[in-house]
Amino acid sequence: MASESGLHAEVRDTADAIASMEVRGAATIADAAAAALATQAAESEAADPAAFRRELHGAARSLYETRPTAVSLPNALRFVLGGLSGETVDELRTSVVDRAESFRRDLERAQDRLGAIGANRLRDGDTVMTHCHSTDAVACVEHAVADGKDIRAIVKETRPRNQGLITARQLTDLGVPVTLIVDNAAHRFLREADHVLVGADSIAADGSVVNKIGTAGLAVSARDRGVPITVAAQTIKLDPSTLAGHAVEIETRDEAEVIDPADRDELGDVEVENPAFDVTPARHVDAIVTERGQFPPESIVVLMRELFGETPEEPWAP
Ligand code: RI2
Repeated sequence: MASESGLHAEVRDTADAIASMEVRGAATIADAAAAALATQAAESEAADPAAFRRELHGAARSLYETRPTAVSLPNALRFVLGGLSGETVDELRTSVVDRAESFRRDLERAQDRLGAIGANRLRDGDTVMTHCHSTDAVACVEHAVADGKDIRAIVKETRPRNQGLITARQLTDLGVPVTLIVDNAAHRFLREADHVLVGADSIAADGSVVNKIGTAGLAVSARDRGVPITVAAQTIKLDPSTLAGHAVEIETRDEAEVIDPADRDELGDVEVENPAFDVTPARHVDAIVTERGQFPPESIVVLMRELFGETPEEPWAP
């Protein structure tokens, strides 16, 4: 149902769910945003094409404003609204619904292809260390297991939200033996790891990887231990705005994620910081695995240009 502003309730609910992280993970966020735009278009009551376009751009803006770091969200909006075409409301409607459908289908296929490629990097008997939860990273392990490889996992719990527990559950469901560790134990357990395998929220033109806070420190430790670092990231994680020199904005979240408010009060006058992501420089990454193949991080800019061009659209802009 649409509000006075013409914003469909599903768009508002999706935006709220992304902001509260009920819907989280870069690929999942992109999928939800595309689905919400499709509903906005399908059920729009706009009287004319101009009103329809305004409505869709408003919907894109409310989704865009939820979380700033994962570029899959603006890339989903770009893809779905980049195909907006037609003379009538019905033609415009169909173009959005079709684009959203094909985006969501491609997303699933891309993850499957990426998983098959990432699995080739894993050998029978290997142990991977994971950080946070990434559906792209899990897809690599899933394919390796399906290929008959015996894979073990050391899973970092990933404070403050403990998303490592999602990884532990999913890998256990795949039959992968999991050792859960606190984040502080990573350096010690890297002795037993053959790979660090993580996802990404955004990848910049210089090949640096923006991922859950703690990734950069893990990468430095892994370098020290000589453990290769693989980033599993579909091409919707490539941030085309970095081609023009923009930096990726790092989301800061509520301090209550770090410390219980009662304990916080007891502590007194201390500052609490909660950045959700950090930046791992390209020199600490061995390979970025995408659905288009694996790339040394420094060469990812070529793929970025090919897929997005130099000046990407901003369909959420007022
Ligand atoms: P997939 C997550 O962020 C993690 O940082 C993860 O590496 C990344 O999204 C990619 O997830 P958050 O949304 O797209 O939990 O690979 O803050 O599932």
